[in-house]
Amino acid sequence: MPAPREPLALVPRPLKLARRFGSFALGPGTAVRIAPGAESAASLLRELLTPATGFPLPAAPDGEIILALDPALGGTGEEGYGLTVAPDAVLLRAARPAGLLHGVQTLRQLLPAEALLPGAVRAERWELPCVEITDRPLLPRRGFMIDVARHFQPVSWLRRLVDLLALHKLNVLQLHLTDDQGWRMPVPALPRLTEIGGVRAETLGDGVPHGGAYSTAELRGLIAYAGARGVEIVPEIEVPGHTRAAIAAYPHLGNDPARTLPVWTRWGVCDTVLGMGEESLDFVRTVLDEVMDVFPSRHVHVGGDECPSTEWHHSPSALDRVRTERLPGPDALRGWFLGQVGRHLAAHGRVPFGWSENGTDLPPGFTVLPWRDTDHGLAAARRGHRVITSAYRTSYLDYPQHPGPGEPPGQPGLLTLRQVYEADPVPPGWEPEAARQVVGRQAALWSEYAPTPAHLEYLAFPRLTALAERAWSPRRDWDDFGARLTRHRLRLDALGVRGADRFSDTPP
Ligand code: TNX
Repeated sequence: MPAPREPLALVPRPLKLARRFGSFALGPGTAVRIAPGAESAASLLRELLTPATGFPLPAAPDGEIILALDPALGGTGEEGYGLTVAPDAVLLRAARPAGLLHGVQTLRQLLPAEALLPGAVRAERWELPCVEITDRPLLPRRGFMIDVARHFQPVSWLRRLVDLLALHKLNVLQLHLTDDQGWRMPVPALPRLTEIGGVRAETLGDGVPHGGAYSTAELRGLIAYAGARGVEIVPEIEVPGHTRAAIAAYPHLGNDPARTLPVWTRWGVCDTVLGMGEESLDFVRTVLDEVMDVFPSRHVHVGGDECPSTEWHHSPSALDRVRTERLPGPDALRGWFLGQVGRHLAAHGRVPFGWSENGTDLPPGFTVLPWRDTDHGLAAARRGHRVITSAYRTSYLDYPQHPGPGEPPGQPGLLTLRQVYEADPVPPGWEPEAARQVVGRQAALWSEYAPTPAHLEYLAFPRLTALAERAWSPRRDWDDFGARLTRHRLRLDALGVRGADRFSDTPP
């Protein structure tokens, strides 16, 4: 009997993996035994394997690939699974459908990288090496935020992005749908949001209009597509700052109703923010009611970052609000407003998410994404918030990944693959009670300097692979990861991911 040959290079690394001798041959006659509850996994399996292999993988009661929900796997949690590949059968079991979907991705990675090519591949045989795997994630929320406000991207590319997240067992795609430079979420009661707020005249004097907005049908289609792949779409609507596009569409939402401003054509932090009168609260409720109607996600992100209070210091209605709400001053309006917004979401059974500036600035009930500093997560956790680590120094993929010339223009800064990899989801030294509040890690890809899907993919990969690895696997071993990534690159290449050819890490 031949000994196990090639390294398997599964990414993210499974919790427990044992090689066995032999292999399972996938062939034109291979069928799938689908237990109740495993239908979505069977569809995904076909969708992923049939294009390259040409094998139809039909359902059959005596199929050699067995997909089953099994309460005995309950110990692997919501997303864990067990996968056994033997010479005569493949058994994939999980307590929940999400685990089966992850198991299908693992099964796919056991095949040669050519299995990920989009079209038919001539192969002598497709073999799965015999293995026994028990797997589960370290963190329940493993996410990626894409900024489609600064540069709009078509929904077809967002579907591709969902496929790439699912390959890496990432389970959250946060859509940054609104910002100063564009509003992408349709709200039927407020048509000007996308008609006016969806287009900016130019960017930094380039003289070229930029714009776009999704249709409700596109968003619903994307949500269903992602759901079938184990990915939750979390919508993000930014308030009360980063709202210049909305105020361009509806000037009465701003602090000076007599003033009409265009959608912002520059990058940075804009002083134009929502007014603090009743009309702004009505506006946010109308928008969020539509968001909750379209997005089934339990979680809705309402922004909250970078909100200058300059205008509130001079606005009669804002100062009035400070008095009636007995706030210490205009600077407290941001927290007050987010509290109102959070209450509206909670009343509908949703959990508000927000960007935190220091860990202690968001109202109770918010899940906190500390973006300025990982330690802000500790402060938030100590106050009882659930935390999703997204600090820019370890998670912002808009920074260049290599120093020096040859890099496309980007946000000034540097974040290497290795820095993304080495960052601990829970930094050492946090007390266990605080560590338990960390429910996830999330990368953010802001798109000021990355206008195209090719550029975005270049920035996202392979750094997102490193983040996915650390959010899933409890083990930190750079050399082991690097060896697997070298082979994983072949998978990214097969999928046409533009960043994959640049694997190299240069420490800062
Ligand atoms: C800060 S992080 C922002 C974004 C920018 C990003 C650029 C955060 C919540 N706000 O508006 O796009 O920096 O790196």
